[in-house]
Amino acid sequence: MGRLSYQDKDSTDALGQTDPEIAAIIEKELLRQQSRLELIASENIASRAVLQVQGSILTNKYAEGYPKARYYGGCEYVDAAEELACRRAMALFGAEHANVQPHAGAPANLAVYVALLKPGDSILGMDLAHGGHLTHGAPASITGRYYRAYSYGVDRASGLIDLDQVRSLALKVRPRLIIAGASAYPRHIDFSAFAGIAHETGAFFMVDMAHVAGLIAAGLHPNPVPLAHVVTSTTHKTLRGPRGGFILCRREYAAAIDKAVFPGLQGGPLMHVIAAKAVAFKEAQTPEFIAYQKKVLENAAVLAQILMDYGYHVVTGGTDTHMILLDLRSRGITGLEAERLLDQVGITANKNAIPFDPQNRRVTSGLRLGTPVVTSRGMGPQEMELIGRLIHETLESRHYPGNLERVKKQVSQLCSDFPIY
Ligand code: DSN
Repeated sequence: MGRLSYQDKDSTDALGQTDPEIAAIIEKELLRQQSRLELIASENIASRAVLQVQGSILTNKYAEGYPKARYYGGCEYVDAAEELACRRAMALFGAEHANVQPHAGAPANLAVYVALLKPGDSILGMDLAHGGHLTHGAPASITGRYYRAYSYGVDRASGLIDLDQVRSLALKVRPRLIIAGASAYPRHIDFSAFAGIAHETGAFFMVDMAHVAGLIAAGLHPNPVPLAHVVTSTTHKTLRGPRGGFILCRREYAAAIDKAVFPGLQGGPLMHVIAAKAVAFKEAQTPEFIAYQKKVLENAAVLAQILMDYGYHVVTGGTDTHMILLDLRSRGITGLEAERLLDQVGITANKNAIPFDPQNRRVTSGLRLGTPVVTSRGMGPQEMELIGRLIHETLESRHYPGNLERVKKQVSQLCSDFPIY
């Protein structure tokens, strides 16, 4: 076997020779990412540096345990990578402790439950149907089966989290853990009000900041770390790192969290991903990253406004974040139909339940849009106005079928004007 190379042309050739089928699939996926407009709010475009580390020889190393306390020898270099990732995460978010080993957001959340709760304890999280997350106690998730899960929702008129309901539910069910954080909620969450309710009712307070972590890192969104006992996140959404998770907590919970992640839930950590997380945390400290996040917010505000100008109902009347939730009921189209139509013109977005949705989860009445990817491509307010118009023309194509071909060409042009990789 020749020299093992992982970052030059040899590696491409190696894949092409070893597995042309997978090489071709990656090539097609690259083309898809390059040539389509990605508006899925939870996705982003990782830097070449992040990709390089994720594809590095660090994948070869077993390192069960934690830095300086591993179950294997030869861990001196991966120890350094993990320590760096933890230090950078703590500095970025102002946390007393970081665990960067969770493979993804779901195991990060589960680790918190394992650390702080006993099976059967009560948890109070946001209803999945109102924008919460599966792992905040939804019945289909193990978190809704091993724990007694209660959920709060949003106010029907405003679409905003009903804090009175959160408080009255918390006083009634006395949950051991209150969870704030969402997957489809476009507004700031009042972390301070949640912390007050948790304090009043004797509950632990956890925030899942996965969607807004990049905005928080840039100082453009309230930071829950000083207010919550534990904060979980992913690294690949607005934070724009590798696909993975991490947990931040107060020093007093560090040992319990670490024990819950390993050996509680996971075995060997993915050292190549942990090192890539360290790179992402470093990137997030730069002025370029802050400027990027400002544009993410500006773009989301412009896109929301243009869609409202076209007469769309934007849930909560706008956005404070990277995300927009459209209520399509007044347009006579379902979320599923909208997703399919947009797919035909090269725009990728996801159907999404709106609060009090009369449709089932496979159909829905809503569409979730996000600006992290298009902003990473370098697009600005002018392009958002164009994208808003293209979305509108696509959704109107039932009345004007000629729209689709025309929009498709414009999407394709926009993508070639703002290339990736
Ligand atoms: N799947 C993620 C999202 O799209 O929001 C949440 O886990």
